[in-house]
Amino acid sequence: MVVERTFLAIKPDGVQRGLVGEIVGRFERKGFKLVALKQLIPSKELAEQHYGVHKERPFFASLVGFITSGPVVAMVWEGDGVIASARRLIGSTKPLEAEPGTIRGDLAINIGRNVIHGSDAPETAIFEIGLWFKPDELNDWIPSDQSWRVE
Ligand code: D4T
Repeated sequence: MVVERTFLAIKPDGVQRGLVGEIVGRFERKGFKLVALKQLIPSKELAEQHYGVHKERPFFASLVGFITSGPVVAMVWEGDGVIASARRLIGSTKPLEAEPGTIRGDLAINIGRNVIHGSDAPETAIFEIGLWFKPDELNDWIPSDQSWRVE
């Protein structure tokens, strides 16, 4: 069985504001499985590939400039429905429109500083996981409480 995976990245504002533990904890508490995590300052090349779909948009340069400005915590999370569920936990792109209870709804006010990225579709998740991680950085492991997590 192929289990769904998604790519999440805590952006430099989230790292600088000390929100890494808060954000990782939300996905842990939800019940998803962390299969990869690393901190890096992304290169311009990586950032431009990650945001390739936005390259004609007026905010592209500031998007790339910001994501490369400091440490990012890049993660892969696994679980049934994790792609859509993570997007719901993250909340609307515009933090002022994000529902309270979501990460952006609770922790952000500015679209250019919206704390976290999450893949928006299965193809995007595959592309982004491959872009940010080498295959041997993804850990296959079985949580010790697996027997009561499923079914
Ligand atoms: P990311 O990709 O960061 O998870 O954000 P979303 O998936 O929620 O939203 P997006 O791809 O539409 O936007 C990517 C990124 O660009 C910033 N942005 C977006 C911005 O600065 N100004 C804008 O007008 C838009 C639409 C915020 C997120």
